[in-house]
Amino acid sequence: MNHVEVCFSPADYALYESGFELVVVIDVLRATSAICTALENGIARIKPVAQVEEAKKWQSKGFIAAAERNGEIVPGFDMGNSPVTFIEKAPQLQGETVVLTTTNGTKAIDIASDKKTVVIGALNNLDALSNWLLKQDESVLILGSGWKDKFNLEDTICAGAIADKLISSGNFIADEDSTVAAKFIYRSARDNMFSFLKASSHRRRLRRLNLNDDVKYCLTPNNVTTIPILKDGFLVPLNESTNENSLPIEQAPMAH
Ligand code: 3SL
Repeated sequence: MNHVEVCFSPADYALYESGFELVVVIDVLRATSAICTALENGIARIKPVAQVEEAKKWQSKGFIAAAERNGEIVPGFDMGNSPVTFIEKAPQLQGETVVLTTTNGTKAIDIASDKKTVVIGALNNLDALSNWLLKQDESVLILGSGWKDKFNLEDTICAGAIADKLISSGNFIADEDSTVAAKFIYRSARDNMFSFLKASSHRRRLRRLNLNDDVKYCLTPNNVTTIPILKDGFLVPLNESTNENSLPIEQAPMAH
């Protein structure tokens, strides 16, 4: 029987990762919501990088780069981590590669990147991703990005929703208390996620930064169907990940 387990934060990853080759990375507010949205809206690839310095190097080679720290755009970058901005800028970004670094989300992607399969989850692509996971004959580790290595509510709810669906299918089992807790938290929250998450510390942080539109967007389930997957260090839409015509890594971006 395949397992599904939930790891609450990158700090706990080493305790959970053994035996899993399929990892789902979640950062509902806002990195993974932004990544799903960018690829859904025609951006060809996202290059996730953990450090701002690395993003600067790509930027100096002419790539479009987006960088966020503590919820704000890092000075000197074209964009931050806002899914709403990715939608607004989509007409200019069609077919482009965007380099992205964020406080927690890209760090979580980075630590999982040696696994055979890394896919990106959010409330935005919840059903599409869960249905795809149900078709894989493989154990699944769901990694919440948390906030600076701490537990967070929104990633746990999303992880719990996925785990609940997989366990309910009868084809997955869970051993860890973190998975049971995520499932119960999701079940308490599911009928009114938006008001449940009023208590989330990061939601309050983003409200202070006037990012309410982003918060509303990120907490809307199933408004995209794209499942981003990591291929050769780039996040691409799952259905195009085997496309032989995909851009070579070295290809210079268009000037911007
Ligand atoms: O931590 C992250 O990766 C970000 O998503 C945080 S924020 O929502 O942009 O503040």
